[in-house]
Amino acid sequence: MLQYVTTNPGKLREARRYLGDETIDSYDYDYPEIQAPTLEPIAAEGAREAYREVGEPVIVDDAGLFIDAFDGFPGPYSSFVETTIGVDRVWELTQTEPERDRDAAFRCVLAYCDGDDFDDGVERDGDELPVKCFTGVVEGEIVAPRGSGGFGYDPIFEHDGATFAELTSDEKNEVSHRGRALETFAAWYDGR
Ligand code: ITT
Ligand code: NA
Repeated sequence: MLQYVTTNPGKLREARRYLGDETIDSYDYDYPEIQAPTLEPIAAEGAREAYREVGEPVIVDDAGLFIDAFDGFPGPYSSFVETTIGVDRVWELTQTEPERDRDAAFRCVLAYCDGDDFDDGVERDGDELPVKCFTGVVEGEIVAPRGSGGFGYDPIFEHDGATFAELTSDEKNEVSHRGRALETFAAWYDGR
């Protein structure tokens, strides 16, 4: 069994759209997170920590909102910024920026570790547990808050005319950064 190591139960529901009930379960463990300016090392180190704890194949993911006008901020600090200044003030801050700089993207890096190395020709540091990463991105724009669904920055992120908070969870998963990362991962995992 593959374990989705997360404190967020919504992630398992989403993962089951791509991997069957017999394939994936969730494991509630708040693995220690390193700080880094990009998501990939955070997810990769998280997968190693999670594998050490669980002892079975694991995936973890790390995600964030990258706003062009702020050179990608809050990015890997999205959770901290949400709980400190809050989503509405992030939108207010973008109001001081020129129109063309409302562009933003949600990014998600999903990291897999099963304790073994991968037969993919990639050179890895011999001392580290091997990890494989899968990225998903969705582009959009920062707008005034609309909608009551989703979580986090969903009310201020507009994609294709609707904010993510205006979509059902199925509609969001269809296009979301996490959905895309899960789809890419599932294709690789099923094809091993
Ligand atoms: P874990 O226990 O799995 O780490 P998490 O919810 O804390 O769950 P994430 O890495 O998924 O961690 O997300 C980090 C932050 O990025 C999250 O707190 C939100 O502020 C923001 N975020 C990520 N995905 C989002 C989404 O789909 N919609 C809105 N905000 C999102
Ligand atoms: Na995370």
